Amino acid sequence: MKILHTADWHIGKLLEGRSRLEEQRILLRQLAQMAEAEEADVVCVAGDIFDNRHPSAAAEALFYETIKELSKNGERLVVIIGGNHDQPSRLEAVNPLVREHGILIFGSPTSQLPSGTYGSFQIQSLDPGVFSFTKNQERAVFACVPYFSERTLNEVLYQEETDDAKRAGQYSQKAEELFKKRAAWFSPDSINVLMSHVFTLGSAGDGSEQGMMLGNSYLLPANVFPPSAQYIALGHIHRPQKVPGSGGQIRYSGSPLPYRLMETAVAKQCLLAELHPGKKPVVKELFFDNPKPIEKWVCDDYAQALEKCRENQERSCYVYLYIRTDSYIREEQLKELKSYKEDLLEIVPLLSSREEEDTYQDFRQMSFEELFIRYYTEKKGTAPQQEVLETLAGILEKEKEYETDTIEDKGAEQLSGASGD
Ligand SMILES: [Mn+2]
Repeated sequence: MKILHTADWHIGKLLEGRSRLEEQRILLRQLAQMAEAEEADVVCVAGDIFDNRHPSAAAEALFYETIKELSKNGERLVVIIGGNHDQPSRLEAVNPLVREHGILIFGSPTSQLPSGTYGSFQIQSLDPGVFSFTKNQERAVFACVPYFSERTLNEVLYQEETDDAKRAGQYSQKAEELFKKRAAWFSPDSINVLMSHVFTLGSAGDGSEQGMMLGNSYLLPANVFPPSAQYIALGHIHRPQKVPGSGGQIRYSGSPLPYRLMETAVAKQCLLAELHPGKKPVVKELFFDNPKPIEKWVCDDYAQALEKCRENQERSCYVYLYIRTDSYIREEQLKELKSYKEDLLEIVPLLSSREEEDTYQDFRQMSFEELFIRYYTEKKGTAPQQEVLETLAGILEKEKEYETDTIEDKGAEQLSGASGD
């Protein structure tokens, strides 16, 4: 059986305020072509389908278009789990409609789908998130564990438990218990696949998943995963990687496209795992062809920056432009650069001569306003207008009042892990 593993589509995610739906459409189409070319039997999407809990109609349309294409009229099974960015109930609300296409969506770790016909597959439901089916005389058991917060874990594991000591246990211990519970359905004569959306210890992140490391409590060591799982398809980390020490059986497919500059160093991919009962998986990396890379240009002066923009005006790419200069970059110069290259995400002057003398100044002696003016000037190349400074002062004043009111609420929100990046 061939399983195509992908994750972290983040449909609708913006880059410095810019929509990337068109790029996402191109990459998700590439994904469908890979599924077709490699004759995948199942597609696993390991969470973070959307970038936020209230996706736009256009983002939802792209999601439906994609899963329909992937499912090939029910010939290919598509299994989707919720990530920390997804709203579980909203994600799975479409289940009654997608069932005939062979698509199964599990929003939360308590979600269970009924047994029956899904496209061309006969699905036997075993437990929340757990089901089995047979294709080409091979039986497969899938255990799907969507993103869970600490609170969800307590709900799933200790619903009727009154013992507070158990509820207060370590996050990683509880996660292990949940995986073990779901993996109890795995059997030696089946193909056994676990899907989840978690942050595992030893995985090298690249920044855009931030918001998950809350005092280390959400980091899981690799030994929480059940050894009976033949292949573990993970989502949440955008850089593709094998979990260290797993022998390549526990993998992050990574996201189809880079979401920030830091992510551009590693080629984006999805994974094709060929699985047979009792055998080690054979995993193949399939690479995406990014239609619009994110680049960083460092230019020695304004003239060089202008020339570079001119040379690249026909080429599709996003640019963070750094210019070495002795003076600030004027408003009309910014406009001139943008007239050649509209996808300049940021234009940052590198003020070489000023940098040195300033380094020794004591920042602690400066007022907040002075610090802000310096920061703004460095980022934007011009000093902020008086209006901006007044607005900022107003916001700060309000924020002070707000903070004293809600400091406790904020703490509780963070602990629940409700907020992703
Ligand atoms: Mn995530």
